[in-house]
Amino acid sequence: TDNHRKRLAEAAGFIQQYSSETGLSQETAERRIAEIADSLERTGTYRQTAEELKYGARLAWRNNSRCIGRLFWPSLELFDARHLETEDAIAEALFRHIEYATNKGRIRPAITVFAPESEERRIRIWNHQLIRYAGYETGQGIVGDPSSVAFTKQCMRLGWRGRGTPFDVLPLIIAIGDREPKWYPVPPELVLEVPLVHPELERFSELGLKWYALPCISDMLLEVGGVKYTAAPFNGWYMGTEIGARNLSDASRYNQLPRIAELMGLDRSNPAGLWKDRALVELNTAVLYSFKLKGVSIVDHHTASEQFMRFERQEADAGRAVNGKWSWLIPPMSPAATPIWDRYFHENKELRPAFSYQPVPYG
Ligand code: HEM
Ligand code: NRG
Repeated sequence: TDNHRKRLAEAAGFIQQYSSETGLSQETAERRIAEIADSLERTGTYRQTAEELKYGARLAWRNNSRCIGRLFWPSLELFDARHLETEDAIAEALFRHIEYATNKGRIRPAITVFAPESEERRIRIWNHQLIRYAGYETGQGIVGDPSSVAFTKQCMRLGWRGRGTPFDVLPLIIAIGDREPKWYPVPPELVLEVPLVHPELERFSELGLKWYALPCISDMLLEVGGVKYTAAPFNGWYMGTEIGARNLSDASRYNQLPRIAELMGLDRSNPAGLWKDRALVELNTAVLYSFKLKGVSIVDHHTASEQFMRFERQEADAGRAVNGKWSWLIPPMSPAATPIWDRYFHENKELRPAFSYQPVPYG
């Protein structure tokens, strides 16, 4: 069938790339492709080796047009969890991922890959990230992270109750097939957090702000060689602006710029006094300073931009074009002060292996 031919073409394309980039012979590649063709013929599917899967995940990272952190793509660690069949076992694997990746603050990039989508079942992690703060709608407005409101409602529907603080860590929700999803609180000792302090503004700590150490996206689809992994959470470390210039500062998120300006004694009635910009700089200074103080890996946007430029040169030397989306690669603070500003990128949405979005599994 057509579908069949397409699957074989995708598998073969991946094996060819894997083989040539890792130095395997054309003969080995062809033998492997014949083996896969046979498996597809007999079972409609095929099983990748752990080495193929690891390289495939690294390629999906290298190919992602929006990620500024791609210099480190060859260092991605794989946890092969394709054999796990129960919600409990999956939750355990997620806890192990958090512990390994957090590494007491010396963050290690990693991905845990669960069984791929099949006719019999599909595994989904409902969380957007393994660690994230709840958001509650209350009479006095939203408490916590507004971007978590819909997911928090699902957690509560399933029976979870948070303490109601602005920084309640959400439970994991795991769904297999059409079974009722199961929820699991993340053991607090696994969740490393950083209270925000400022190197000069002594009263900054009175704001009671903090953020978690581990950004681990858990709702994207990983596609390698035509195989779709619907549950494949991955992490690196934070770039400071993600927290300081978006999560804590966006008016539609934690909206902290007015409080910081207040603390700094700035006049908020005059936009031309640049109180928002001045508050942003101090908030971002506090984020980078506090992570460093606690020994938690983080990168500032200037260093990350330099690293990205190295990645670009490295790819050019290897004879490859960089897949890029400018509006995502420029940092949300002082973008024109980074070398990425002047670059032009091509985006190829067909490039595989890839991470991509998939439908939200709850209504
Ligand atoms: C996006 C930095 C590691 C895959 C991003 C973004 C930043 C970033 C700043 C934009 C996020 C946003 O604006 O919301 C970093 C840094 C890393 C890192 C500093 C440190 C090592 C990784 C790893 C992977 C990855 C290990 C996967 C294996 C992605 C993907 C996106 C992304 C798929 C796009 C997310 C989306 O479309 O919503 N990264 N990243 N990154 N990164 Fe990375
Ligand atoms: N902006 C989001 C996280 C997106 C991915 N960022 C990373 N990924 N650094 C936030 O929570 O602020 N990573 O895998 O390291």
